[in-house]
Amino acid sequence: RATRGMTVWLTGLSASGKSTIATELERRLVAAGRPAYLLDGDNLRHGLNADLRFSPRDRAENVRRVGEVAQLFADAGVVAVVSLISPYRADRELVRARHAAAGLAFLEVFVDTPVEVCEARDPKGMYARARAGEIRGFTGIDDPYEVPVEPALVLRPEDGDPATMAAKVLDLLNRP
Ligand code: GGZ
Repeated sequence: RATRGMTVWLTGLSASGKSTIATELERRLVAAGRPAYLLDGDNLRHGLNADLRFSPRDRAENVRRVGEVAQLFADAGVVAVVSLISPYRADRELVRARHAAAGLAFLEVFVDTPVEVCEARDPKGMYARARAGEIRGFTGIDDPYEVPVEPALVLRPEDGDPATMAAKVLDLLNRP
């Protein structure tokens, strides 16, 4: 039972904090003896998904592939911790349905950081470039982010720092 796999899916805008929370969650799980593996969108786009860009079709394929990989990890008894903008509801629902069909748990966590906050952080200057028209179709600026309808958990800036947020996700996982 201790090695039961599942997928924890963090969705939210660029610079919302997903990757930081996911990294901390993975660290805590492994420290507790629970196999966990981080699947980060930005990283996977250098390898598995190097052929994909940011059209709706490519984003859908990105989400589909990462969903399938997460499911393989979950099936192998690992907690797959996914950090992906995954902006379109239908794409996330497909991943959820695939997990359900396989009898694997899927926890959707909405990292609900307002776009104003993400834009103020702008760690890579992407929002500035999007505002300047140098990047087109940037999520939250000129491409939609569809908020989750029934997420297992919503994390907002007032919920604390990334470590506190990771602890909240962990609490949810450990709930019977
Ligand atoms: C959104 C973009 C875009 C566009 C490049 N829209 O915060 P980052 O910079 O470091 O990580 C983001 C990453 C998003 O990849 P995902 O695979 O998570 O996206 S999706 O789920 O929508 O497929 C961002 C950067 O790529 N980036 N162009 N147009 N984010």
